[in-house]
Amino acid sequence: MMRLVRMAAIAVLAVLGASAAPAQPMEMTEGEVRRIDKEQGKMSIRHGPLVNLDMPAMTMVFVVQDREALDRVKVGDKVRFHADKIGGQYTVTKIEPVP
Ligand SMILES: [Cu+2]
Repeated sequence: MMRLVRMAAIAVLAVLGASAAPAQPMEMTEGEVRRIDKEQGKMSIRHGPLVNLDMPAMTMVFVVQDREALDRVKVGDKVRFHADKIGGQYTVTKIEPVP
């Protein structure tokens, strides 16, 4: 009987562990475009905390994955964006101006 209870407990823990895996929604972070380098495909953004990258607010340069995004925003624009570390480089994967 004890053995059965223990096995049941382990099964429950296994299920809980599986469901605790993060769903990873794409969090968007507020920022402001400080500089755009179309040749290099990079952008400097003053950004709020990037939770998924465990990074506090700062101003830094990002690689921009979608080069066309460099034409959709301009210096001084308030933006919402998502960044990931891709190939060792902090990369903007999604960005949109805040109206
Ligand atoms: Cu940063």
